[in-house]
Amino acid sequence: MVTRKGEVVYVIVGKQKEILIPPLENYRLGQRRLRGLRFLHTHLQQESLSRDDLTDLALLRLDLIGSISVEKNGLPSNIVLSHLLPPNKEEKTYEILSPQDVYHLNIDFEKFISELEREISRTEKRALQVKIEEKAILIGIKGRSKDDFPEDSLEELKELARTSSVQVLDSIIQSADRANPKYLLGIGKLKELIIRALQLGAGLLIFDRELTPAQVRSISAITEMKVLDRTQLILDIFARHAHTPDGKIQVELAQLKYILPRLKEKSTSFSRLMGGIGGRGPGEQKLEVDRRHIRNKISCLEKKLETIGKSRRQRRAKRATSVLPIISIIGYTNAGKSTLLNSLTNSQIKVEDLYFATLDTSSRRLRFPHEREVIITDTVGFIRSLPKDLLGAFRSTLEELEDANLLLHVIDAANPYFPEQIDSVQKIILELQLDHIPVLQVFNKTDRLSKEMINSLQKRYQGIFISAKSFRTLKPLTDQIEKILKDHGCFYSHARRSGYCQSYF
Ligand SMILES: Nc1nc2c(ncn2[C@@H]2O[C@H](COP(=O)(O)OP(=O)(O)OP(=O)(O)O)[C@@H](O)[C@H]2O)c(=O)[nH]1
Ligand SMILES: [Mg+2]
Repeated sequence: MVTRKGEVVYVIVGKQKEILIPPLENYRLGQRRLRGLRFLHTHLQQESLSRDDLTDLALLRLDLIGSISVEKNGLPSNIVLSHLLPPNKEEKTYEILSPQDVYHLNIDFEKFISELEREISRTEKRALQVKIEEKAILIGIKGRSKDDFPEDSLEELKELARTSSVQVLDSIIQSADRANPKYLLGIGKLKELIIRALQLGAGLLIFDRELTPAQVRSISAITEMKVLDRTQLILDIFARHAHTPDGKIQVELAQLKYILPRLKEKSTSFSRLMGGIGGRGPGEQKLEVDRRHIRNKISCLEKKLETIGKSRRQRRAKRATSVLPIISIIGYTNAGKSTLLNSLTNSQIKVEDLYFATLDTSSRRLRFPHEREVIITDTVGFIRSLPKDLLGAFRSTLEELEDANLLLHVIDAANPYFPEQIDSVQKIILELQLDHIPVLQVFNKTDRLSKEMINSLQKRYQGIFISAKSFRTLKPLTDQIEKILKDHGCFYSHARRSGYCQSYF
């Protein structure tokens, strides 16, 4: 192994068929696109560069790889050189130069390598507006079951990545049967992936699965890329969107709980594991500390949450003595829950075409004819496989749903995957033990559907069809809400006033 300056830094003795390359820890890639090391080795059978040689070239991002043929008399004859190529239309990864006599090899290496590196970073720069580590390749895992559609889930992962300002360059699907448990990928796929990442200039791999700490470590060690899983991506979005003190505490708690079991040793893969995207996450300096410190922090946050929970419970108890029925808007993230609350109550809650725009609960008063009033609340959205720690951390927020007299389940009918989203929401309703509360399904965004589509959905599903954006479509909904609440005896004749409401809003 030879550095750019021409120093020989490793002399490796191998067997006839294989050489073991040591970990190149002192030669990290960092911001560089190539390793700064060239690898020259001998081949005893006059053979040209092997597949393994070329894989090493790509995997290790060597400056150059060369094999020197050795004659029977032990003297060198020809040398075959190969180097990586900048991203190109033909999607060629490397170039193999024709064999040259080792005694007449005439390359100005310094000039050659600086031109090559400049060309690689120039071609990558065109697309490189954001940091490399914010350019990702997504990896979906296809399970054994027939009902497993990793494509749907990958689409969603793409949306999550977009919400986190990560640019998705490519995505691949690995079938679980052929995966190597250590890497969650087959070795062939892994190599393909590394080469692809190199060509596209991606520095981040996002797996559509929860990874074990060991998997994260092995994958980031072999790829030298930052590795995230779905849970971490969701935590990252929550961290970005938490604005209130309660929200921040809940998210930080979930992040620390996620990190704790993954804190085995301090290594480079550790910093990759912990940083979140672009070094967000619970903060680099916090990650420097040891497990004990994190445990203390967790118990401190839990205490704080407990206090928050208490005051919430007091508020709830107070509300229970008030006679106003409570309607909670729930549903998959981005379904239009906040939009609906805004339209119904003429409010200005933040609405965005992003996942998890809302993390905090907001309550408003809604008045029906006949002087009837209800409280209507909007809260955090759901998603399939909502991370356990997050569900735990948001328990006190979600506990408020228990007080609801009616759940409005808002569904984005314009999303092709809405049936799966309905299933996920129903699962979470069960998990939160809210299944005794009446649910009204509200199919939203009908302005984006044709009349025929709406008709066919109306035949298949029970529910109300609206466009939360336009107030005039909401009359059938409010009528139905009023009817359900009346049928369940939620309105009292003296419901008009409870003093509490005025102070609460
Ligand atoms: N075309 C159309 N878009 C809508 C409608 N309702 C909401 N949207 C859009 O859908 C996106 C998400 O709306 P939000 O109200 O923020 O959705 P949410 O369910 O509160 O989402 P989170 O709080 O992120 O879970 C926004 O871009 C809205 O403008 C609708 O009836 N029609
Ligand atoms: Mg919202």
